This record gives sequence, structure tokens and C-alpha cells, in this order.
Amino acid sequence: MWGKRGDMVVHTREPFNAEPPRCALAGRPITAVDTFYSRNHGPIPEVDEGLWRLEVDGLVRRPLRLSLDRLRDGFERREVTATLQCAGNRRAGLLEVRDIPGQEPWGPGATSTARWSGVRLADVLAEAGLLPQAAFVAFTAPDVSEDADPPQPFGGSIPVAKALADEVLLAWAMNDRPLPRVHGGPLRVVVPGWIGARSVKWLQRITARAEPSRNYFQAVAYRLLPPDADPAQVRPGDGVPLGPVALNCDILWPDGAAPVPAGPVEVTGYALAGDDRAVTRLDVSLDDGRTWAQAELDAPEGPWTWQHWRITVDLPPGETVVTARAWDSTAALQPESPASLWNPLGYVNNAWARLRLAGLA
Ligand SMILES: Nc1nc2c(c(=O)[nH]1)N[C@H]1C(S)=C(S)[C@@H](COP(=O)(O)O)O[C@H]1N2
Ligand SMILES: [Mo]
Repeated sequence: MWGKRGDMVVHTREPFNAEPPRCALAGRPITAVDTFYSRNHGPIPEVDEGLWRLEVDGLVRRPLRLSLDRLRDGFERREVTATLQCAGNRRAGLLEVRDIPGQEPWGPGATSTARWSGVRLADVLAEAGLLPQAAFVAFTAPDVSEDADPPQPFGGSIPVAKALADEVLLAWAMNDRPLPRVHGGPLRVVVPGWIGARSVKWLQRITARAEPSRNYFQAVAYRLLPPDADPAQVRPGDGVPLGPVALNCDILWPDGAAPVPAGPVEVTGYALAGDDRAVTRLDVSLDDGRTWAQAELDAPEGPWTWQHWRITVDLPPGETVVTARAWDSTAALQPESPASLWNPLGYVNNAWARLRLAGLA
């Protein structure tokens, strides 16, 4: 479906929600387009590239209406390699703590990395001329989501400071090919280091505002609620809006699907610090955190990407739980337990990664 590989874990077909199995992400700094996760809240729209125009309005001196050709010809072309991660990544680990009705059990595969090409959002905003009252930049798309209450098109916003940052793109290409429809073609926002929900696909309108977007996916969903909150009673503005990605990691290989010969085994995975933080250390334990060994961190493709890591461990025969945890450049460490992180919509599970391996004698 949608040009994805046959072994994708499809959570729902309509809307289309799918992630690659962990082994498909292992050892590959850039994710192939057919392997990149896909997260949708409504039907994937078909946008006529010729008729399509990008509107820029709100608190700007000169509202703009730009065709794709105008964007391509009128602004400097930029390329950024960036990892996208959904706030629901690794929700499956929270579901083991307590049920989360109506939310999909995403594994660690709602995280993927691509080379994005387009123009800086900052350059388009400069052409429109932001007014001093503009504090947020909101994005609107045409895909109407029945998950929203009331049903509405997908949208969201980021603060002006991030919108003006060099790395934030309006992208029309992914891995040097035209941006596929399923990933937001003809044009999407790419907000490196922030939760995937802010990288709005099928971008139609950019609005400079004094306040954050009132769109359901900014004001109600993608917010961290206290554990005792009733998601059915949530009002716009409740909880903490999610923005920068939290420090996280997971194990990709071995994938736990089949036993592996006991003895020296190379264990690999990814780690991601989010926003402008960097991963500085990755520890692996075979004894539930009593002792740790440090993995080797691969150099990242750039400042906005995950880092892969590897370590050779001596896997004993029988069952072993491998635990991994990352540290970042602010000396923050991932939290130990998913129970301490559980929240009613199941976002940001960044607890230590644990994977059960069977060693063959
Ligand atoms: N218009 C629109 N943009 C969207 C979404 C959506 O449902 N509609 N999903 C968001 C979410 S939650 C994520 S994690 C990313 C996923 O991007 P991908 O499908 O290209 O992997 O797109 C974001 N942009
Ligand atoms: Mo997401």
C-alpha cells in the first residue's frame, strides 16, 4: 500500500498508519522512502500540483500566494537531513502499563530519517514580512480528520523562533525524489527536532499569529495530560503542548523475532536527542541495569538526525533482556520506567528500551 514495503506493520489502513519492522531500520542512516513510517489522521488527499497555491497570511505585511514554480525559482534551495519521530513512537510500551483506548500500539518504527529539499520557511516569511506581534506560525492542510472533535483539517503551529530557524524547511523532495503523495506532496513542512505532528503535510496555508493554532491537533491532541485526566473531558489548552522531541533510543538488531546463537552478538539501534541536543552516550545492560557497557555511537548524518549505535555483547544461552539507555548533551538520561511516564493519550514513551532475546546454546 502507498508504495511501502510488504513487511510494514500496518496499524490502520484508513487512515493509513504503518511502520517498518525494527530490522528494516537497522544500520541505515537514511531510511528508504518505501520503509519510512507513515502517520495520517485522515484520508490522504490528492493535490493538483498545477492548481495548488501556498497562501501566506495573518500577521504579515504582504500576504503571498505562491505556486510551486514560484517557490522553486524565487528562493534559495536548501537541503536538510532530518529524522522525523511521531509523539506516539513506542506507545506499545505504555500500553503494557495500562490500556490507552483509541490509540494505536506503535513500536519504535515511527522514527525515520530522510534528506529533505526545498526552501527555508524563514525565507518565505521574510518575503511576506512578519509583523512584530507575530509569535506563532500556524500550518493548515486539506485532509479532514474524523479523529478530531469536531472533524477538521489537520493543522498545528510552532513558535516564531523555531519557524525562523535555518533548519525548518518547506520541502518538495525526499531522498532526492519528488515528495510522494503519502508523505505530503507537493509540499510539506519539515520541522527537524520537533515531534512529527508539526511537520504538516500537503501544506496549504501558513498563518502568522499572536497565539498558537487552535487546530485540534495543536490545542487538544499531541498534548501531555496528567495520568488521572479523562481524555473524553479534555478542553483546548489542557496539558502540555508537545514540541521538541524527547531523548529516546531503541534496539533494532537482533530484533527478537527469532533466536540467535549464543556468544558474541552485535546489538545495534538508534538514539535521538531531539531539538538542538545531541546524544553523548549509549549504555547497554544484560542484567536489568545492574551493570552497563558503553556502545559505540556512529557519527550522525547531520545535527538533526538520529545516531545509530553498536556494541558486541556476550549473549548467554537462554533468555536475556537487553536494556539500552541514552544520555544527551544536557546530561539528561532517559527515564527508567514506562509506568512513570504513562499518560492518557500515550505520547513520548522514552523509557529505557528493553528487548527479549533468545540465545541458542
Ligand atoms: N496534513 C497532515 N500532516 C501531518 C499529519 C496528518 O495526519 N495530516 N500527520 C502528522 C504526524 S502525527 C506525523 S508523525 C508526521 C508523519 O509524517 P510521515 O507520514 O511522512 O511519516 O506527519 C505529520 N503531518
Ligand atoms: Mo505523529
